[in-house]
Amino acid sequence: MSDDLVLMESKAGIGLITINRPKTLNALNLQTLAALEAALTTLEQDREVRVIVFTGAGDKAFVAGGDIEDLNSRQGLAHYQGFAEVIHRVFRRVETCDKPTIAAVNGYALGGGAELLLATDIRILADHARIGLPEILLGLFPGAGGSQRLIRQLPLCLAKQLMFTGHPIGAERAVQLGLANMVVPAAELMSEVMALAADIAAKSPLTLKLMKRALLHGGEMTLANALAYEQSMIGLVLDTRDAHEGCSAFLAKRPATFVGE
Ligand code: CO8
Repeated sequence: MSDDLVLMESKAGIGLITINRPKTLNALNLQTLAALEAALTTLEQDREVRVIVFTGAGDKAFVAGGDIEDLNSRQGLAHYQGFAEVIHRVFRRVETCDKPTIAAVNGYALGGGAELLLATDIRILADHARIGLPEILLGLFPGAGGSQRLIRQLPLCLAKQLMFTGHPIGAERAVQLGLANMVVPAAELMSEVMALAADIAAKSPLTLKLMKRALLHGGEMTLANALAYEQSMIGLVLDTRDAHEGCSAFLAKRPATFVGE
């Protein structure tokens, strides 16, 4: 296994980012966050890549959180802020990425790992995955965007229970609550994720980009403003080559080929 903190590859329109610190269950220290951000930038800029998948090395953990040793070594507010600033920036970049993102959760997604998951579009869980926000057990609270994203993705009382107790939940329960899309047998995780990614990668990347922006920004607006915003975005989409290709292909009873223009 490579010593790189983050592994990156791309094939057939799908970019794969693997957080690679299996000895610490893929915990995120500052260097790993920097490598994660660099990999994300590369895949965002690669026009061939249409979907980005995140996973963790090994079969035990997606990401077991922020690196507790790194956090504990920091003295003073400025040092904590240094870490907080970077992890917030990286997770926000994941959340605002113009390309669809999928978390392939191959085990523990705890603390910062759950917070990374909360920033992705779609989450597929191996059956042994466990999701939790155990920060309270360390005398912390979820501070990498997790407290704010969780209360926007779960009913408030459920989000509070997870954060107040720090107890993780299993994969089936996470899907039942709506925190993830589906559970698959661990051995099939990557093939299921890649099949889903390939399905999305065949769609128009430009339409997906504009749809993602409509969902991201519209979700933070009043309904009246969000509807007006959606209307302008669909106006843009209707003018694209891909929209004409999709409609023409339907009428000609042939498969559409989308190019992102
Ligand atoms: N950080 C550093 N090292 C870790 C972490 C972590 N988050 N998680 C596991 N490790 C290390 C262990 O110390 C151990 O190292 P070693 O082999 O040298 O002893 C190795 O990984 C394997 O772990 P375990 O032996 O503990 O494996 P188990 O199977 O017994 O347990 C668990 C697995 C349940 C996942 C357990 O390791 C655990 O509870 N880990 C910690 C989970 C946790 O608390 N995560 C939250 C961390 S805090 C956080 O995420 C905040 C981030 C944002 C902060 C922003 C503010 C600035």
